[in-house]
Amino acid sequence: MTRYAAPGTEGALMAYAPRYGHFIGGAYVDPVRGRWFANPSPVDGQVFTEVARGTAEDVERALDAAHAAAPAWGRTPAAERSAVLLRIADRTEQHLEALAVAETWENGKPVRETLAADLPLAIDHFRYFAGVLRAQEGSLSELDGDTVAYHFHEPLGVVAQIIPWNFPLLMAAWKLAPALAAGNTVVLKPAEQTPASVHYWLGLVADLLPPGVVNVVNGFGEEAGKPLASSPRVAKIAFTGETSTGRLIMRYAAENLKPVTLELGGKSPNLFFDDIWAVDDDLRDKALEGFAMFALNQGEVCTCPSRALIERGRYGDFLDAAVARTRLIVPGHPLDTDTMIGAQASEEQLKKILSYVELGRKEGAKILTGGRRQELDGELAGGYYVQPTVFEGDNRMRIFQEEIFGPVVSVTSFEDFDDAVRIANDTAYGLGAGVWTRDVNTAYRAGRALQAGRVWQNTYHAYPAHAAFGGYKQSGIGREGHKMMLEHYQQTKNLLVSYSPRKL
Ligand code: TXE
Repeated sequence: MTRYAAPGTEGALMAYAPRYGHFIGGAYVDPVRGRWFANPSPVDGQVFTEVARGTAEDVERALDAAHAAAPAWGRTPAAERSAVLLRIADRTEQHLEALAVAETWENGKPVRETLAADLPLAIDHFRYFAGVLRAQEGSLSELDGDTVAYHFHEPLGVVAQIIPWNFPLLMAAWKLAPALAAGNTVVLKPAEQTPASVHYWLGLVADLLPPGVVNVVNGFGEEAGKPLASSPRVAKIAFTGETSTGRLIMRYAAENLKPVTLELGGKSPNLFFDDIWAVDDDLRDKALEGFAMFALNQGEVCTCPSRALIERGRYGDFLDAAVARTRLIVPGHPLDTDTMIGAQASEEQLKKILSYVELGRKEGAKILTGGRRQELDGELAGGYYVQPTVFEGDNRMRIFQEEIFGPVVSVTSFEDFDDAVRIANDTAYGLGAGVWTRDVNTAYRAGRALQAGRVWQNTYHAYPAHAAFGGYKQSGIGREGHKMMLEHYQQTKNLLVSYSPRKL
């Protein structure tokens, strides 16, 4: 086991600045209204840095800088933009461990995840879009012998990006990489719970970008996010967060007729068919791992497999093993490499999760394991820890229908294939789903029948850059990842040209 030193302490790989202003036009500036807010770490509940509290005035300054930089960045040849993205990826990789510590300290998630997943995925996102940018081509249609239609990709201009706190650096990478590749400049607002690791990262890579190409305004949703998303000066708004906030973003955007992409909430079903239990082999163990993934990232993932649906025939056997597997999830200091579940990202989130656990009890659901705040000693006593919790109940209960965003799974059974699909689709959301079976026909048919943008089969929680990710129903609009994302950040220009000397 390795224990990384906390930021700024003896032997630490990194230290946060005591204060982070807004990053505008390639430099740090103080907030126009001179207000700052405290940023506590969920690991110990202590404030570790202060951050500028942005308002509409700061947003305007950032938009000025982004507009000033937009023409030149948009005209920068694809090969050069691609090279910048590759350099960002390399620089991020050189500092991977320090960034993993930063991300863990700010968000509370275990360092073994930030080392193995958050940072490598973020780095790969920049590399992937550096690659697809080079391979993107326009098109030409020959209308007749003398007339052609050319289709060019053009950047949108200045885009607004608003991100949540559950994967601060990865969400920044998911948003920034395609937008920059497509030739846009950006004003990004990190979540108020987790602004600092994005700034620590910017401190490492900002010199690789022309000033004004990436601007970061900190602050709260109403004060900084709303003026950004409502601005007529942005060409598009990309948002990840709660479904109710997504609805507001779309309303703001509608005022100015701006396009949006929205990654919103989820209540993802994880389906376990009987045949998975039929053989005592690696696939059975893998399915149990797949069940336990509800606690990955402390359940603070929009695709959290928060509803487990288990086929009736082997329900008891599978559930007993699944509960036993859940009890093996090791809580502890997020900077220990052995820790499997860390702290919830904020005190507000801790309270929300515990209130849902209480609600589940009141609704008559049975707690099979967990169900309490995880009490840890010493410096962690003030942190925000929750036990992985398994509820058994009914899909009509609120704990099956509402996004808890914590390490809580609600389990029920199904009779057969049709029943499984009916229960799985009985939700307002449609982001992720899991299917565990040995039968390729069941897997295929379930995959097609489930109303979700991503259906994992005999796996879960994989997020490669080249697979499209996004929601059906109330889980969002548009996709992230995959080369199709470049087009989400581009206009299509059609030139219709006649080379004929004949008169019209
Ligand atoms: O989300 P918000 P919150 C869910 C999860 C969580 C709940 C609340 O269930 O418990 O949402 O989290 C900015 N105009 N998810 O309150 O409010 C805000 O500042 C413009 C699911 O943190 O959606 C932040 O930068 N911006 C989710 C971002 O929106 C506004 C991930 C997200 O915050 C705004 C996060 C406004 N009016 C939470 N109000 C997922 N599915 O990935 C807020 N913001």
